Amino acid sequence: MPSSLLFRRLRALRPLPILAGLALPLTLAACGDGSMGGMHSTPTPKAQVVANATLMLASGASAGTAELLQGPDGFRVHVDAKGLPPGVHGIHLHTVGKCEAPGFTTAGGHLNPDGHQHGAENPAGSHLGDLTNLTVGADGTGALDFSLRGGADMTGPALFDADGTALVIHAAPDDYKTDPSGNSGARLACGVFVRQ
Ligand SMILES: [Cu+2]
Ligand SMILES: [Zn+2]
Repeated sequence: MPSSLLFRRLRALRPLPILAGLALPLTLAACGDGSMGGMHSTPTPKAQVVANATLMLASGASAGTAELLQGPDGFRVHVDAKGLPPGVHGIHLHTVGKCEAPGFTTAGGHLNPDGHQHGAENPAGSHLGDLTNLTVGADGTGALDFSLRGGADMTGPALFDADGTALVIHAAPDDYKTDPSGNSGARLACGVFVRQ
């Protein structure tokens, strides 16, 4: 075979490995959100559960569960509550992972690693542990998803410090501004996050 022909064939072949190399990452990216191969214009970032909490009432009865999820954009809290009085309830991450009934005061104050005051409507707010109120229906259940602010440098170490972190559900709504706890009243339910 003349060497010039061999050269042309090699040149014609060259794009193939490049295309094959591109196709694999694209395929993986399309499936990266865990869906069954569907293409999305805005794929949901994959978040993994990094800690779980079992919520408990003062009576010792279960009040549902909570999860901490970590994704590319930070941490998220998911709550599935049950056995609670219908209505609107303040809910926060508290600074100590210790839930002693009946008052749950052992959980300490709100998680606040960067020294803010309480509440999203407080000019000096908010605590890292301030979530939006949980609405409980007539059947006693309620669910909440909340993305925590801050990057991995502050949020992760605050959540997983030596004394742990608790989630507390209160009797009254959080007014989002009264320091230090939003006037949200007694602590009805508490759960300690256990790292996975
Ligand atoms: Cu609280
Ligand atoms: Zn707070």
